[in-house]
Amino acid sequence: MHAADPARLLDLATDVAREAGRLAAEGQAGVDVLDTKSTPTDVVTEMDRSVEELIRKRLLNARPGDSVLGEEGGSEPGSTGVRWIVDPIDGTVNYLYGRDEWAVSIAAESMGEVVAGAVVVPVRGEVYTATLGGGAYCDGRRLRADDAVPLEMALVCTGFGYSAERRAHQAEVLRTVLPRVRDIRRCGSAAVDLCSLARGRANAYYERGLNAWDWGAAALIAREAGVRVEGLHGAPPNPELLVAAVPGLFEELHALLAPLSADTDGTVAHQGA
Ligand code: LIP
Repeated sequence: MHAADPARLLDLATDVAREAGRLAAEGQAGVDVLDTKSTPTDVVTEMDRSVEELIRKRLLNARPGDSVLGEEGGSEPGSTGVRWIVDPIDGTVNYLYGRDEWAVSIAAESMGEVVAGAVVVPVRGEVYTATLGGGAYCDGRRLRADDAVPLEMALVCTGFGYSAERRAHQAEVLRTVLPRVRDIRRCGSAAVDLCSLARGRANAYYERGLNAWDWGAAALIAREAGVRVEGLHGAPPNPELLVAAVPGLFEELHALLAPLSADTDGTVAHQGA
């Protein structure tokens, strides 16, 4: 039994994500770096902060007492059993460089389970939505991921962390993956990557080092389109590794990644790390 109706939570998430997307898009030209996080290349812009503030205000005005977890503002406790998981701009480096692969992501978790999610990709004018058990949609069109293809025919998305040590091991993993697949794409936004799988713009995705706000809404959208979104060995998606593909391809990719320790930063020191 959930604390709130997923359809209503989705309406709110979608309205707020659309408004936040408009604000972020208006501010993209001329945006500057405000702060850095884990490394000098892990940036925060003033728009990351102000867009998250807007989202928090709108959500809590509509549903006082809910809890919110956001990439920039951290965790705000609540009492209703509903928690919002927010990434104001997923793909901040793309945003900074004037590229279009960035998204506003808002997920609603009820009693610990994500039941509704909205991902808005403003520059592309795309709005992805899903409710648990209710299917995934883009601009009202039902989404179904493409059927499984053999690994060697799969277009595989991935991403890289910010630290040199992590990147060195990710490059080692990629050295083995690249000759085994059709090709690799690195789009720079986990939310956009997962939505791409949901609509057949790619076949698979894996990435180490993500946080719940990166995948919260988009993992539900991908799942509702028929994609398996997991960690290794049946674990739920987690910061160690997220793997996503339709059944059949998922198992092949999992079998390739697990022995490579793609869920670690590697045990051997890589030259130059
Ligand atoms: C981004 C992720 C992306 C990853 C980037 C970055 P952010 O999130 O969505 O997949 O490769 O390095 O972490 O920081 O832009 O919200």
